[in-house]
Amino acid sequence: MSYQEAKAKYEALGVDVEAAMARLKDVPVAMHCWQGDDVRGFDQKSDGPLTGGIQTTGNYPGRATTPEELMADIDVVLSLCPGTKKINLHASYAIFDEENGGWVDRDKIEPKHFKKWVEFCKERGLGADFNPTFFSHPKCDPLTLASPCEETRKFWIEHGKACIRISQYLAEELGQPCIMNIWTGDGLKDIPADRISPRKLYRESIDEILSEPYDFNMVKPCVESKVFGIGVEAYTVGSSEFSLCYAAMNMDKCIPLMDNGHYHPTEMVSDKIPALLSFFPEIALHITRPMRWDSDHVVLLDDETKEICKEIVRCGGLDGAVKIATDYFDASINRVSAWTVGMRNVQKALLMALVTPHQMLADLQNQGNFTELMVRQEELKTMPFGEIWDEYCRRCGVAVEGEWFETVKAYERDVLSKRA
Ligand code: RNT
Ligand code: ZN
Repeated sequence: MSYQEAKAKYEALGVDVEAAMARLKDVPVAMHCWQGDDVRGFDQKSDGPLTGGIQTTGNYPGRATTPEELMADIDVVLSLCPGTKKINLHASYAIFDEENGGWVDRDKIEPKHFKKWVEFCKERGLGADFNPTFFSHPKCDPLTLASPCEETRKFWIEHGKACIRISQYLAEELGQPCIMNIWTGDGLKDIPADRISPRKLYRESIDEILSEPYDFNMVKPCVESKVFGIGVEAYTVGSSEFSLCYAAMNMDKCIPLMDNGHYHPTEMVSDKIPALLSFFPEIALHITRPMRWDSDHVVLLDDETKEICKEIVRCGGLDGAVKIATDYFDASINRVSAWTVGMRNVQKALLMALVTPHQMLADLQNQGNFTELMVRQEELKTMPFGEIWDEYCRRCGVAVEGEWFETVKAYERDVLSKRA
């Protein structure tokens, strides 16, 4: 079947395929930088472990170990993924060199440590999002913003404020809003004696970070919740209720962020999107694939990814109400491939949602015609979507399905396999 034939099939359902493709092209999706180096970053001298309850598994060869390598890998991924991309950076990816005075600790980082990233983004017309890094650092005791130790808290609050300033800088330099996400792994391995004190401290610490001046039109601080992490199974300070309440009480200065790996396995973020959008004008997402836990497997074109994207589209989220970002890390397979598969799948699921005849289905629901609603929804699953997707890829100037992996294989042969 050709694109024209596939398009005609969608048009018969009242879907404007051209409009769908044109719409998706401009929607920014923030690509996390941390798939390329297993969330290590460049700011810690030692090869210390990943902490904060997150874990990469596998040691596939070719991990990026320098900014140059990471940027080169990102370039390959960008060249293989359609649509508008942003780069999502973590503070631990600060670049220190002689020109900018060398290494400083996280409480002292400045915009100048991200100048190279700004240049990278400018050359490619990309926006940037940002994250303070409250993990994998000797000052995690193991808590950060919720620590009972004032000195620890102070250090991490200063880090958070520094990150607000860096986010403001990224937004101004790149002329696009910067989503700045606050996530910590603060929690306890076993049954707490006191659950409320850490939460009160956490709340005060975030208040202090957000007291740093910023333009809320350009810098969007988020609070990301979590249910549990490895080593912090019993108690998470920034739980769902905590984070959602924080965001609701501070709607003038921050927004909630949902990571679909951060809930109980039968809870669905797809369903939470319209729930939150009933109250919040803006929300943020981390799209990942949890397998039994927050395992951060590569995003596939699975039911929940499709459902999340369907809700983003249905709820009008493409107009900026939903800040879309990816967040996964697999160290057991070629990382450039892992990155590309996940990014392309988010695009695919969004395009699929855009070529769904929403109004027709909504009408069936509202008429109470659930028999036909089921039949139509099932019919849609075998529509010739592959042809539409390939056409979208062609128009975005990237390889169609079945043709991009050769590039990754060549890159592995010529570049990745030669890394120490
Ligand atoms: C961890 C959170 C968080 C991190 C990144 C690296 O469970 O999902 O968003 O994955 O900040
Ligand atoms: Zn996340």
